[in-house]
Amino acid sequence: MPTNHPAAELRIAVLGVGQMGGYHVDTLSARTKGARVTVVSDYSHERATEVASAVGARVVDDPLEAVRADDVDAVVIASPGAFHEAQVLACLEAGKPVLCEKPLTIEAGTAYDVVLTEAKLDRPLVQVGFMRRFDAEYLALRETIATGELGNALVLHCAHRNPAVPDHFDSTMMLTDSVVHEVDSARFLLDEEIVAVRVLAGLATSAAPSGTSDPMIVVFETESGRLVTDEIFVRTTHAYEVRTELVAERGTAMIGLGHALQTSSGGRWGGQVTPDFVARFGQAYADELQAWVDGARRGEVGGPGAWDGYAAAAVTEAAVEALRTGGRVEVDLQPRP
Ligand code: ISE
Repeated sequence: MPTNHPAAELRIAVLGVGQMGGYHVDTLSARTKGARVTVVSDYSHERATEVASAVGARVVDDPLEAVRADDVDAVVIASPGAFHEAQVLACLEAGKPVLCEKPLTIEAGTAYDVVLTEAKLDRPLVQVGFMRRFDAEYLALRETIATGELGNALVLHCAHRNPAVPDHFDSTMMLTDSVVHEVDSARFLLDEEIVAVRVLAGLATSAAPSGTSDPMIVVFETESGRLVTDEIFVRTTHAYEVRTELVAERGTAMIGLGHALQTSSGGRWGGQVTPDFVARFGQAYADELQAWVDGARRGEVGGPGAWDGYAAAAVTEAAVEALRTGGRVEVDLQPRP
């Protein structure tokens, strides 16, 4: 069980060390206070060995054995989504705090099972990897909405653009693995649930495989009647752009323009758009991991929890149905324990 003594380091197992998991191992080892990676697990023993040896951790091939290990106090799950349910439930069984990369599980029903299982424990243990909640621009936009300085929020316009994804990344994955971020961002910014979804599939880019609708426009309705639009476009071929515009009664606000550095020369001006999600959200990932470690050492969850993971799964499940039917689909949200 993790100690609540601030002096002790949190010993962490990382399950799945592809791009995201490998990045988390590096962040936990090099930029996170009060934490140490002691165990690495991956379906590729060679990859696990490469990552573990760089940080002085050991390799445990079986992820569930890694969860139960005596030199593990807490777990980061960055394995493929299909493995999340078993691995999260193993963490709950072991009583160990877990940071699970989105999605919490790949179906709303199993995500709700996690919510109900955790509710039987004496404290929450699950945090879900919605890192935008730790991004300075999202926090500033949320504050702007909460203070009402621009009047009541009416609409959010989101754009979520990736430069490239593998061919298997089809329309459904665009909703469950990418749009899921806007689902949580909208819930976080507006502090309310999403109750219905529409999905519009228009002219696809020539870069998309046959049968994949890329880009798509998703429209969410919230409990209070606000509208959230989300342009999801994952084959832009050139940049990673994640933007949100707030339209309120007395003004608008925009985040994600990435004007970190602008140059001007030869009569031209310009800036650089971030190339990928690690570059755009690097500080948010670091702050997310630090908040998770600090929370785990206090016996608390330092960010979005199991309910947030379930609510996002329920909304994306409705979005997949809306894509299939072409109509408006209401979100079937179970009661919160
Ligand atoms: C990826 O899994 C992420 O989490 C990125 O933030 C998102 O932009 C990308 O579309 C997802 O596939």
